[in-house]
Amino acid sequence: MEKKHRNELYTIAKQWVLDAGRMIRESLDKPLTIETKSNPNDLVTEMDQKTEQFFAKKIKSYFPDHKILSEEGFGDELASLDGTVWIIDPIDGTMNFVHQKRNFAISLAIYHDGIGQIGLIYNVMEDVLYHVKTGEGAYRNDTKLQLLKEDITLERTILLINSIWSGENRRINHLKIQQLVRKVRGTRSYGSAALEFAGIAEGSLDAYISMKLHPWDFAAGVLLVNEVGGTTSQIDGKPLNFLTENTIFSGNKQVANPIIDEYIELK
Ligand code: 2AM
Ligand code: CA
Ligand code: CA
Ligand code: CA
Repeated sequence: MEKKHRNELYTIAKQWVLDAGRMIRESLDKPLTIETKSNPNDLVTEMDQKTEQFFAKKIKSYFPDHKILSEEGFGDELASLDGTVWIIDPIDGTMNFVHQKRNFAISLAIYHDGIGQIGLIYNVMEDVLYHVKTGEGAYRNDTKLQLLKEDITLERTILLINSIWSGENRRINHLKIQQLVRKVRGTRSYGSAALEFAGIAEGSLDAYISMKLHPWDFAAGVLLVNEVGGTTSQIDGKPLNFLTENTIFSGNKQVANPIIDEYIELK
């Protein structure tokens, strides 16, 4: 993608993300309409939908030949990542949005012919924008993020994992996960995949395991993590698929293989 065009896209995408964030903050004064999707804990609010519609309308009017891949159904049905594709999660961490009114993010990425160009993750309540133009550095607001540390071991790893996977389940060998949880320094789970990728990119967290993420959960996050020398794959090490849901390993390269090879055993 031509640099000038990419810079224009970046400027306008960033403005829309900040505008959408402000609308979400303003909505918190009013009562929320909350519905459920696949199960009683799978929440969606009118603000998830309104925010996605805000982006879809803007993109369709400014860039009618671009495509949209997004969570709440206002995007396009995509058969490939050909052309320019905006991959958007209007609110990542809806459960946090509903229960905590914080710890949620807008995740927006722009890919061209399958190559990531721009990634934006906006922590709406903290007013912190993580951003990357691939190859030009990753930033937290105006501060450039450093390359991930090279001297990390499993014993010093902070691992992001949902505690559900330490108990018996049908996806993964939980006894191995229990061993991993004991091996690492500590575990965390924040409930927003986008903010978890951002934490990996800024080096405050070292490895992230998830059993089910969609492209809009990880499209911006992988660009941030890659830019600082980290890695993201499916949990068995295979490359990500941007047209389906995925299992995820993301983190510091030093601990990727030890975790994937020794502690991950899919059923
Ligand atoms: P969401 O808030 O955009 O739905 C929570 O650990 C993370 O998983 C969030 O990024 C959340 O995104 C995502 N998530 C929530 N419910 C999910 C579901 N039913 N399937 C897959 N991912 C989900
Ligand atoms: Ca959701
Ligand atoms: Ca999400
Ligand atoms: Ca969402």
